[in-house]
Order: sequence, then C-alpha cells, then structure tokens
Amino acid sequence: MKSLDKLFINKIISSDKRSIAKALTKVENEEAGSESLLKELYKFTGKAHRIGITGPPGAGKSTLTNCLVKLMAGNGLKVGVIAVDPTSPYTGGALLGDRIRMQEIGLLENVFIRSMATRGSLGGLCKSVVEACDVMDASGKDFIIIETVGVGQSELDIAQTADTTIVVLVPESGDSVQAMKAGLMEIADIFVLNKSDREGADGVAATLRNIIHLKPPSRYGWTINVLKTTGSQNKGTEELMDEILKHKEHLEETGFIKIKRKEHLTKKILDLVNNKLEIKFWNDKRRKELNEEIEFITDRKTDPYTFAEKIISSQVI
Ligand SMILES: Nc1nc2c(ncn2[C@@H]2O[C@H](COP(=O)(O)OP(=O)(O)O)[C@@H](O)[C@H]2O)c(=O)[nH]1
Ligand SMILES: [Mg+2]
Repeated sequence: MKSLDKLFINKIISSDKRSIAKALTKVENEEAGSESLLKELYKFTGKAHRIGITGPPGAGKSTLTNCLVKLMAGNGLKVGVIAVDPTSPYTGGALLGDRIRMQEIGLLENVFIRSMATRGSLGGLCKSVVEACDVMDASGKDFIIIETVGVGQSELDIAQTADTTIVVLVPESGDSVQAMKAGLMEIADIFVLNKSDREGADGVAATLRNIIHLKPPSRYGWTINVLKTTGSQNKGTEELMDEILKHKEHLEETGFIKIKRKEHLTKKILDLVNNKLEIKFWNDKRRKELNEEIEFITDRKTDPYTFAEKIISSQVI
C-alpha cells in the first residue's frame, strides 16, 4: 500500500471528518480504488451498532433520528447517520424549519451525517449504503443510524445490514395493515408509533400489539415492543433509546449478534459475487449476441430459455 493511502486510512480510522467524507464519495461513486479502500478498512469494522429506521414518508423518521442522535451525542457517543430518502431534510426535500433543525446535529463534534440519493438501481443503492456504513464503522462510530423511506424493497434490503431495525408508523388508518403487506412486520425489532399526539394513537398501538402477538416468536429470541413517541415534542425518545440498548444487549448476551452478522455477511458476499459475475459475463460480445437474437426470440423463432442456455454454455470471453 502506498504511504499516501496509509495516511488516508489512518485519518479515516481516527475519525477525521474530511477524510470520511472523501472516502464516502469515493465509495458511493465507485471511483477507482474504492474497493481496495474497503478492503483495508474491513478489519476496522464490526464495532458500531447499526440501527435501521424505516417507515412511510412523513412518519417522522428524520425527526426521531434527530432526537436519538442528540441523546447519543449527549452521552459522548460517536454517531454516523446515513439518510436514504429523497425527501430527507438532509438533502433539502423537507420544510425549511426541519432542515435547519436537522443540519444542527451535523455540526456536533461526534456526529457525521451523509445523505444518499436513490439514483441508479436499488441493488446498487443497497451496496452503496452498506459500504458507507462500513466506512463510518471503521471511523470509530459507536452507532450508525440508517434512515430509509419504507415504500419498496429497499428497506428490506437495508435491514440486511442493520443490527436493530426500527419500523416507524403513524396513527393513520390502514397504516398497520400496509406495514404487514409490505413485509415490514418481518424485519422490525422495534415498532414505533410516532405522532402519538394524534387521535386514535392508542387504538392503533393496541392493534399493532395484537398483530405482533399473533406472529411466531422471533428467531433471535426477542420480543418486539410497540413504543409510542411524539418526535416533534421529543416525547418517548428516551424510552426508544432504552429499547435500542436493550435489543443491543440482548443480541450480545445471547450471541445472536454474531449469527445475525454472519447472515448479513453471507448475503453481502453472495451479492458481491453475483455482481462481479454479471459484469464479467455480459461482455460486449455476449451483449451483441443478445441484441442479434432478440429479434428471433420476439418473432417466436426461438425461445428465451433455449437462448439463455446457449449463451451460458457458449465459450465467448
Ligand atoms: N404532530 C406530529 N408531527 C410530527 C411528529 N414527528 C414529526 N412530525 C412532523 O412530521 C413531518 C415529517 O417528519 P419527518 O421526520 O421529516 O418524517 P420522515 O419523512 O419520516 O423522515 C415534519 O413536519 C415533522 O415536524 C409527531 O410526533 N407529531
Ligand atoms: Mg426523512
């Protein structure tokens, strides 16, 4: 490794904000050398506890993140935030007041905030988010919060890197049913019913508790709780912090943290290999072959299955 690279690595692991920012940009844009950087950083990762916060747009994820970050930083903890949300206050999508409030926390000494755009493929985004987490992890963060807007597959994928996943819902009708449909029930370690200042909050919380009660017990021996918060008034957020710490301790005491992380890493390696194979496989020659044959396939002169088998077994390099 070049001495310049070594210096860069050292700066990242000693939590130098400018170097972290530079590393994140490198990784996000898949610049040359980003993979060797990640290779070097890997041995410094694994110390941060990763928290995923997901839920519908406007549920209060950023507001709650803001509260949690303040609590953590107030206790001398180092925190990284990754916001994957086009309407995130970090990226300027939200109301001005919210935006200013959120940017404040980025100025705190031990806090690093990064927003990531939802451009490109979801798979690509997921890879970037996990890699950004690794960079922050290596930089010595105690906690990393990943905020994702819960509308599709992305939050399910991103749950694959989180140690603790929080699903945020609001007392609007149909929300809990929606959450069940979207598969959010499967990934939640903690349910938060935010905007509890609104009417009907108790009823929805009770419904959620009933739904959870019907579920088979979690593989990790953990009981999911439903917490009520009013993020905009900083209410219930200390209880949420306590619940996160309780979940962290539970995973550590039972050894499930290692199992969970092994599963995450297995998934990551499968994705990595699939991705590399795909890029290698679809070289110019094979793409050309596909472009040529698509005509015949469309005209029913041959079928996609025969073509797929043929191209896989062909020796084109
Ligand atoms: N009434 C009420 N409003 C809230 C609460 N929490 C957040 N908000 C507001 O809801 C809006 C969306 O919040 P935000 O955190 O940006 O939601 P996100 O899209 O999930 O990140 C903002 O205007 C917040 O001020 C709450 O507990 N009660
Ligand atoms: Mg947000």
